[in-house]
Parts: sequence; C-alpha cells; structure tokens
Amino acid sequence: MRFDVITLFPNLFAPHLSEGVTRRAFESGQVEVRLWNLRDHTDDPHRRVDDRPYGGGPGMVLLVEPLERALAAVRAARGEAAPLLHFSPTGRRIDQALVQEVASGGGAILLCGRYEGIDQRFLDRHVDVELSLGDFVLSGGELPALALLDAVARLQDGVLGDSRSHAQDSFSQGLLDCPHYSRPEALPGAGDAGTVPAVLMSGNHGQIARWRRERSLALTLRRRPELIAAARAAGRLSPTDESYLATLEQ
Ligand code: 9D3
Repeated sequence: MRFDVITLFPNLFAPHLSEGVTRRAFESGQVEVRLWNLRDHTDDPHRRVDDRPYGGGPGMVLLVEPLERALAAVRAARGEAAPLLHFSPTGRRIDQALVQEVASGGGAILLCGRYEGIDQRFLDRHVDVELSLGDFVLSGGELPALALLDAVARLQDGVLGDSRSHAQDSFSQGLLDCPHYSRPEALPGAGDAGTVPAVLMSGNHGQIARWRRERSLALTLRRRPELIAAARAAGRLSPTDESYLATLEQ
C-alpha cells in the first residue's frame, strides 16, 4: 500500500513514522510513505506557493500552479490511479469506518493544507474526498494526515502482537472500551479506589467478559449515547445488553 503526501512541511512526518508499533509497517514498506514538498514544484523564481485571496481578507491561499505540478509528478511516479484525499477543517470527520476503507485499498495521495486554504478551483478539479480530524482548529493538515497513516498502519498484519486486539478495538465494536488494570492488586493506602475490581481476580472468564461488556455499555451510554443508538440500530446489542441498559436508563 502506498501513500504520497503533498505538504509544505515534510520534516513533520519522519519522527512519527520511525517510532512505536507502526514503525515496522512503515520501515518495511508494507505501508510505503513518500513525501513531496510542494515548494519543490513551482516555476516561480522565489518558490512562492501562496498568494493573497481575491476579495481581500486575512491569510494566504495555496496557488493552483504548484499544486497541479506536484500532483502531476506524484501521479507520474505512482503510475496507477489513486484517490486524492485533502485534509481540511471543512472535511468529513475521519472515523474507523473510513480508516478501514482506506486500509483495504492500494493507498492514496494525501494533500495537507496550510494557511487559510487552497484555491477552490484545484479542489473542484482534483480532490476526491475532504477529511477533517474534528471540530478544532489546527495550523495545517499534516497531523490529520499522520493520524490517518497511523490508524491505517496499525491495522496491517503483524503490527498488533495479538490479532484479537483488532476485534476488540472499541470503535470496531462501536462501543467505548472498558477500564483496564494491572499490578499491583491494591495501591497502598488508597482504599477501594486503589483496589482492582474483585471480578477481574476471580478467574471466572464468563463473569469477567460480562463485567467488561457492562462497563463498556455504561460508559458509552453516559459519554457517547449516540453510539448506543447506532449499535442498537445495527443489531449489535444482545437481549442481555438491553436488559443491562434498562437497569441504567431509569
Ligand atoms: C477562519 C477559517 N479557518 C477555518 C476554521 C481557516 C483555517 C484554519 C486552519 C483553514 C485551515 C486551517 C488549517 N487546518 C487544517 O488544514 C486542517 C484541520 C483542522 O484545522 N482541524 C481539524 N482537521 C483538520 S484537517 C486539516
């Protein structure tokens, strides 16, 4: 799978691609990432890639000419067709379904915006999908692009040690994750709040699974009730789940 990233700040990427569980996926080329500096693709003697917006106002706009040159260079190097994804605050919010869709394909071209935006004519002519990380303002699309690359890389074979980890991903299940505990069983002097729930020490795997499911359901209902509604609509809640939720909803 191959990703070509068009950015004004290619140096932001390397540190993130060489650390953590995803490192092997990137370093082996299982998820190949090629970085393209937009500033290398302008004819302008001053290497300008932006200019002031027609109509006035604050900020600068990325110019069509360098963007089209960079995109042509990427497409020529790739050979095969690939969707162009643009990271923008006005995009559709990235979720796990989008991540899985991207991870099941041959890769994409990622365009990271900066400044106030990109000339609309380039977007209209070339962009397939606009994606946002959420409703907060960043200084550019590089961190959202890295977020997508990270989410795609961790789905690759061999990245997560235990293949069950995927199936248990909270958003694959559509519910928030349950709490986790490890040693020690009790934090000295911290009373009940410092003690691991007894059911996890019981060795009763049926009870443990039920407790975890109930913690997920309760947390999701309290914090993200729309996810409970979606899980219900998708038929992902069992009669046992519904009985438990009914004890919470009064
Ligand atoms: C005054 C209007 N601004 C929109 C809120 C303009 C603007 C601000 C910041 C335009 C671009 C940016 C830079 N942000 C991104 O390129 C970006 C982004 C984000 O800011 N938040 C969440 N997801 C993304 S994806 C790309």
